[in-house]
Amino acid sequence: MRLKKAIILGIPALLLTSAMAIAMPENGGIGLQEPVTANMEEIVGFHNKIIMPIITVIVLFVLVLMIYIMIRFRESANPVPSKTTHNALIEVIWTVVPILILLGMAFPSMKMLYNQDDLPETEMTVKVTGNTWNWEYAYPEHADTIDSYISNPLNKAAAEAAGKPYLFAADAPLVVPSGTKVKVLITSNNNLHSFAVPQFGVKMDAIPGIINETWFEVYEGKEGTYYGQCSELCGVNHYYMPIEVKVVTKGEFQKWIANGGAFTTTTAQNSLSGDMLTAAQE
Ligand SMILES: [Cu+2]
Repeated sequence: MRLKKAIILGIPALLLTSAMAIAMPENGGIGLQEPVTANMEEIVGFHNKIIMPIITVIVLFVLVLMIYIMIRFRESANPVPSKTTHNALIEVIWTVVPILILLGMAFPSMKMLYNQDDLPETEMTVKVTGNTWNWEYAYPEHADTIDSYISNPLNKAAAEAAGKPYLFAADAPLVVPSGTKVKVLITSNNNLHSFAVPQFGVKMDAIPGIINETWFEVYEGKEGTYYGQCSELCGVNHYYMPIEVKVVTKGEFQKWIANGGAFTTTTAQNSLSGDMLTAAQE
């Protein structure tokens, strides 16, 4: 019965999802979201092929060891307890082996961090500014045609009407081309935020007075809508500053730029007005 219901509910949801090419977290999903950049692919590979096997082996090893100890050295089988307190060899082993494991994790991890941190020759720049509470996007190289614009979260009714996920969808997404190395300059107007798009492998703090930089290149053929959220606890509306990124082809992006961008929003709807709070609490 439950299965039937799941199938009936699941099939349209599946069709809807694939038709809209929306990639996002799913209810009950485990593992990381599908990577769409080389950096995120590395992160996912590191997690799945290195970290998870190590964790699994350690957990199973400790579990087996504990079960063995509980049975082999139980009180009833050992009425006279052993007085052993030291064993130099075992102590050296349980110090050296974890160090080796950590070193084995550190090397690939440092290589990945370097790849993320070392900006390649980027082809374009977007500037992301965190406000309380919304994101503001600007295209410094196209400032003559694209004004910086505010990206407000869609309230529940608007998100539902647009068939978009509430608390992920925004009225004016960040638009970037695929197959292009995009430099992201990240700063904040007031307090700490963090610009994060999991499928890009991007997460960078937005700090007032400091411009942080990161980069991403979405694979060609992976055009679509991707979502992230502010990932640094920034205040009362932290949950209400989603990140929506629309990845389009290079040609579509050129058209968007030539048209002066599809969005003209420059004012924030997302302030601490009673109106918004009521909408958010629904
Ligand atoms: Cu926040």
